Amino acid sequence: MKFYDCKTAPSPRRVRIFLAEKGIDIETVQIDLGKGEQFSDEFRALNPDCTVPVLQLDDGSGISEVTAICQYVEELHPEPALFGSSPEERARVSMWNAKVEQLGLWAMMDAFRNSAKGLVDRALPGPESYAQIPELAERGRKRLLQFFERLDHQLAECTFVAGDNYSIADISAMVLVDFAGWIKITIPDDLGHVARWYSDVSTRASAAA
Ligand SMILES: N[C@@H](CCC(=O)N[C@@H](CS)C(=O)NCC(=O)O)C(=O)O
Repeated sequence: MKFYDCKTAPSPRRVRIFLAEKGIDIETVQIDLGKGEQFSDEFRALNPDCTVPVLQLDDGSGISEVTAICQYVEELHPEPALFGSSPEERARVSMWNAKVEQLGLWAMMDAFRNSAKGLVDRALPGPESYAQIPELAERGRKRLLQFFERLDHQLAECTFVAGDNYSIADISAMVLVDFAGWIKITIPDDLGHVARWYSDVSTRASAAA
């Protein structure tokens, strides 16, 4: 297997942290997004959507999408379980990971990609060009702050995002908080539960990945 990474990008970092939690080392290829290496013919053959991360299997085919890659790795290396250990826990982890993606990471992506000076006409990742829409950047910032509040309510009840155990949902949410720093959004002072949780998860050794 080969892991196609970009060491500065948030999406592949979610996989790097996941692999670090599992203690797995995979041969890694860096794709320089700034130089447009995601659009090369070779990379397109692996992932026509031109995004990282991608896991290349031994038959040469590619698996893209963070959660799909992590689910595959979990099947091969079940311990420590990062997608839950019982039917109920697995459902809660999937539910929260989806919420972090859809309510948090997509909002953050809108906020960042529709405002970054270096991403004019790159408002969405992928092979097509899309112009920036400033209103989407504004809406993204608002939605992100709303999601942090939602997370604070959840973390008032639970140690980790999806319950009592650390999971992929924590990885996704921690990467979201760090990504939010790119547009100078930090955890609001009144969200003490998010701050407590972030201090726990960001000091795990895997967070350096
Ligand atoms: N839904 C995808 C998102 C992947 C994604 O957006 N990756 C970004 C880096 S964080 C990318 O490859 N961007 C390429 C570009 O901007 O051209 C996943 O879960 O893997």
